[in-house]
Amino acid sequence: MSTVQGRLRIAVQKSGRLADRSLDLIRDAGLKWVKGHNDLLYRVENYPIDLLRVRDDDIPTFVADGVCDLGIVGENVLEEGRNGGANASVVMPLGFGRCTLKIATPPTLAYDGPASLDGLRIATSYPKILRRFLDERGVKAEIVVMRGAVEVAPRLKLAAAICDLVSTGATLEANGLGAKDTVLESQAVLIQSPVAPEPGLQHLLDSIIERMSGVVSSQGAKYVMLNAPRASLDQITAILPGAGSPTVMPLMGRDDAVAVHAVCQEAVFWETLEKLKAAGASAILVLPIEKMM
Ligand code: PRT
Ligand code: ZN
Repeated sequence: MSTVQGRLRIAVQKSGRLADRSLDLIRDAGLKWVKGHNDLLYRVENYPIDLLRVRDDDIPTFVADGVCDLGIVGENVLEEGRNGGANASVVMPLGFGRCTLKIATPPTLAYDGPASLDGLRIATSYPKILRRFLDERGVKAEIVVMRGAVEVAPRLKLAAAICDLVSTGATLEANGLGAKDTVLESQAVLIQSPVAPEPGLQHLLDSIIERMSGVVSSQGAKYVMLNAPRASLDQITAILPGAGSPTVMPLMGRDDAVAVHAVCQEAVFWETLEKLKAAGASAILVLPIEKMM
């Protein structure tokens, strides 16, 4: 049972790359709070829920131990924090905070796959993930743990290569390093505690998860409405990106044309509209979707 009587807790990063997007998601799921004196805890006003604002590294443990019922954290941090005990489970990927944990090397190191790292020193903040990657490939290398500025390790001769997170690649480039093998693809995920909440809070927990799922799946989704000649209906629905089965309706006084309404799960670009028009579609409207369930 959760440690907090009568309230759920959600752990979010206090400040950093995931902080704003995590709060946006929670707000979009319908939770409201005012920032009070307590910087560590935001009290949600319209539900018995508290937001615990902590360092991202602490989130997997808090959720695994049942101190928090849910948490939002990068897969990289979750994987690195795994231990033999009960772990938090991933509810769903959230589509932000994307990055890749990569091996990167200076041009002086001849790299031809992970075997090239045999007998070398590699600097990283992710020793467990890296060790597993190396073990799976039978590579024997020494791991130097650095908490930050991993990219300077080769220049300082602390290590021959590094294993670090990359998003744009600008940091590697600025330090004269080249990205090589991918160790882990990561994004922010919603995680859930193996410890059940008080029975009276289970329904609220399920509902918050379902709302967050609705927010995530509506991100980038669009509602498209258009008129189409019956003769090109198949061609037009095939152009609509990720539309599933669109709704097709008659148009008053027109036997040769129909109205098509579709939820498109993928981005709808100008190019798509141009293709639809070329296929005979008219009166094309693309609308944002706020909520989806
Ligand atoms: O204080 P706290 O411990 O909570 O935060 P933190 O400093 O540990 O983490 P923070 O806020 O930097 O990142 C939080 C999470 O964002 C990470 O755990 C990842 O899941 C995710 N994320 C996404 C990234 C990046 N992109 C990223 N680019 N985390 C770090 N970086 C760093 C990387 O380590 C390197 O130094 O950015 C640099 C590379 O960026 P590019 O764009 O130059 O390639
Ligand atoms: Zn951290």
